[in-house]
Amino acid sequence: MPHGDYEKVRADIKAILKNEDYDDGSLAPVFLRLAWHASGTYDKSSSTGGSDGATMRFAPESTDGANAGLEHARAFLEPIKKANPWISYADLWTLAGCVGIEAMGGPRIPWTPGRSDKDGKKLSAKDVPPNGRLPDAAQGQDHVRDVFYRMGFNDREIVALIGAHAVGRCHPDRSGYDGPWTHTPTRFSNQYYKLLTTVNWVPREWDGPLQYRDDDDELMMLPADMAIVHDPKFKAIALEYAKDNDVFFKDFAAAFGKLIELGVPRQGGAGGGCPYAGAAQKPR
Ligand code: ZEM
Repeated sequence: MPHGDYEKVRADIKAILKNEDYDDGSLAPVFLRLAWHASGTYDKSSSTGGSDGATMRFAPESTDGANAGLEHARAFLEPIKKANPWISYADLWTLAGCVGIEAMGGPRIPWTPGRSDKDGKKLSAKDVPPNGRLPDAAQGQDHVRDVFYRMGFNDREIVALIGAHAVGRCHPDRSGYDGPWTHTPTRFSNQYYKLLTTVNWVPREWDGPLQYRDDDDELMMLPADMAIVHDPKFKAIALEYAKDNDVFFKDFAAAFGKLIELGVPRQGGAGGGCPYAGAAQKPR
């Protein structure tokens, strides 16, 4: 497997994150979403989907409505792929998510290289996950559990992962939803849980799909976000994260590290057999 300087790729990603012309001034949220959507197609029972292969370059995954807008994230990373052609897209996309989280003040995510890219000319239908595996924002806790249990996550991991909605925003031309979840959409923190569990969220009156607004109509929650406070078990975990940012960071780092490993073949188990893992895991 070709191997190069991952610290240089980290630095190259970091160097393009700040972008005054884009959204709230940072590409980090959309890179985080790219890493999540590349990975979140995983199906434990059939061992299909996941970040390995970088199959979002190809139909049908590239045309899944859930991935609308991620073509921008992929295009922003293209010059980095050109400058470091030895890295796979699958490694680059997952690493960009991790670098983005860290640059926004989030925890260091355990990331191990070694993903390979599928060859677009030799694809069979079973190489690319079918559309519809990513969560539907319009649905509630049963759907959220179905989707994340299919990937192999438990309730605690689900609540930790969705805390990524501390950053970024919804775009009417991508998902149909509108607005950010927090007033600090480029700071990674437990702010999402604080707002989710304290604000009086009410349905927004507008032409778009059902979403919830705060008193000032500046912030939003999706129906799937509201599921976290409607479900008593989820809510208890959200309250814990709202109170303790350190616990959230620790759980998020573990859950996100697991997410980006789903479906990645490893000698000797997840992350265990990679000869380069040490080099990539320098402590901060
Ligand atoms: Zn999201 N997410 N997500 N998410 N997400 C959006 C944006 C972002 C759901 C969802 O429907 C949506 C996780 C879980 C779930 C991010 C990270 C993670 C948007 C808006 C929607 C509709 C897209 C747009 O319009 O651009 C649902 C239903 C989820 C679970 C139930 C998990 C898990 C994530 C990472 C760990 C991020 C960072 C964004 C912001 C993207 C951006 O471009 O700003």
